Amino acid sequence: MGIVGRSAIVTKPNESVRLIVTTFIGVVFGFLIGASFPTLPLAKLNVPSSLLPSINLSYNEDKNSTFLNALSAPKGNRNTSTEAKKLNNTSKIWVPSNPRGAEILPPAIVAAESDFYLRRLWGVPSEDLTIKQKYLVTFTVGYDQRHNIDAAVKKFSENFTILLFHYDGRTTEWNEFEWSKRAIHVSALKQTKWWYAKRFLYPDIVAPYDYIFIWDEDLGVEHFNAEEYIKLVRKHALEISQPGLEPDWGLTWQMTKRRGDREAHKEPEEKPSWCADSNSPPCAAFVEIMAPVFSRDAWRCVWHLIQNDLVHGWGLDFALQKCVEPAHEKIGVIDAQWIVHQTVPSLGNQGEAENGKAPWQGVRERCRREWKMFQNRVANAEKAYYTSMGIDPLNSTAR
Ligand SMILES: *[C@@H]1O[C@H](CO)[C@@H](O)[C@H](O)[C@H]1NC(C)=O
Ligand SMILES: *[C@@H]1O[C@H](CO)[C@@H](O)[C@H](O)[C@H]1NC(C)=O
Ligand SMILES: *[C@@H]1O[C@H](CO)[C@@H](O)[C@H](O)[C@H]1NC(C)=O
Ligand SMILES: *[C@@H]1O[C@H](CO)[C@@H](O)[C@H](O)[C@H]1NC(C)=O
Ligand SMILES: *[C@@H]1O[C@H](CO)[C@@H](O)[C@H](O)[C@H]1NC(C)=O
Ligand SMILES: *[C@@H]1O[C@H](CO)[C@@H](O)[C@H](O)[C@H]1NC(C)=O
Ligand SMILES: CC(=O)N[C@H]1CO[C@H](CO)[C@@H](O)[C@@H]1O
Repeated sequence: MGIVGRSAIVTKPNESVRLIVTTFIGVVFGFLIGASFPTLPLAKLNVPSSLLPSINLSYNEDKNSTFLNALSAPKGNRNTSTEAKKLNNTSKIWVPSNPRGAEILPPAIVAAESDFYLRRLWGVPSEDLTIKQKYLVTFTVGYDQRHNIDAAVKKFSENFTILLFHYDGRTTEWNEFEWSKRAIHVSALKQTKWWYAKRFLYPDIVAPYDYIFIWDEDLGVEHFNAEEYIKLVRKHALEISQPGLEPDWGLTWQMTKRRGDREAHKEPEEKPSWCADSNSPPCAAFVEIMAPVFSRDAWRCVWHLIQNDLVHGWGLDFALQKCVEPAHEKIGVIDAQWIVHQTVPSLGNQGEAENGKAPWQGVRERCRREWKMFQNRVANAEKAYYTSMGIDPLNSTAR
């Protein structure tokens, strides 16, 4: 551009030549921009739609259309008294109850919530959805676990929105499964379940869902049915829950072990001696982070509890109780629909070898470090709060 501009000045071409040159450059530039984004069909779609209003505006200018009149209506001369009143200060919109940052919008246009419902590109929006799913299930997955996830997804009815977080960058391969086309796929390399949850499960985004399942990829679901599970969660009024864990597999806490003799439980069958009277984790008010299920309200709180930088979520299970009250009644385990924890190493061994340590060791160390950091942050936050309220933190009955 600089060179052309200079030569244009030097040769002083007449106006029409300059116009042609400029136009030509504009066209080439436009073509290059178009050519450099060949894989972005949406960008192409956006161009005409963003041009439309201006086209219509200039088109309408001559015709004195209703559109222009609508634009100028407040200044119009019909009904001057009310218009003037509107203009006089009240025309400045400020609605404190609007979401933060949107106070200058008229409340009726504020769309504060969203969802993961897939829509069509044609037709009318009100007819897009044949079903409004009331539940959301997310799995954090690698392609290697596809058969396990396929089996798991089949345990969730059409009333569930399926959201997959891909940590290995492989997404299109999943289209071999029929259900993949109605699933949402989010891909970011080597991130953890809680990293995705913090970023993509913002409470206002998942607001339409009564229950949100945030699950690992290595769960055996042979004895699990999601609709039945939800029924029991409602029946037992659980805000945070998980399916019972088959005891024969791996290490589990007493609290989350499946109990064969009941539908659900809120405290372990045998409490270890050191927590005989306790209503606190891990004796009660406790689920693990591998397969939690949150109610909408509980999730709104838990989302805020998740720290942006502590991606492994260690220690979160011990803090969940802060989000529901009374925790030992609203956190529990559903025994009648139960799962098996298969403990397949996945992200755990995708760290980097460092100082002669295996990749998984670095990951494990970070998990422990995060746990400690999280505990400290929670403790400091509570202390700061009670201090600011003039309460001695030491004799506050902090939960
Ligand atoms: C333009 O709009 C004004 C006000 O709405 C109306 O009085 C007038 O008749 C319109 N003129 C034309 C040409 O439509
Ligand atoms: C002005 O508009 C209001 C409603 O918007 C109406 O009630 C009122 O009668 C109108 N006044 C005149 C003078 O047109
Ligand atoms: C606003 O309206 C009041 C009366 O309602 C009037 O006294 C005042 O001058 C108006 N201010 C402006 C800027 O129009
Ligand atoms: C009305 O607007 C004027 C000028 O914009 C401003 O100085 C005045 O404080 C406003 N009055 C009220 C009641 O908002
Ligand atoms: C889906 O939800 C509807 C409405 O709650 C219910 O009638 C239907 O049975 C559910 N589908 C399945 C497969 O349970
Ligand atoms: C805090 O402890 C002091 C003495 O240790 C006691 O007098 C006070 O009532 C306690 N405050 C609360 C809120 O329990
Ligand atoms: C090109 C285009 O969108 N034209 C629209 C301009 O606005 C009128 C109504 O104001 C529509 O009927 C046209 O389709």
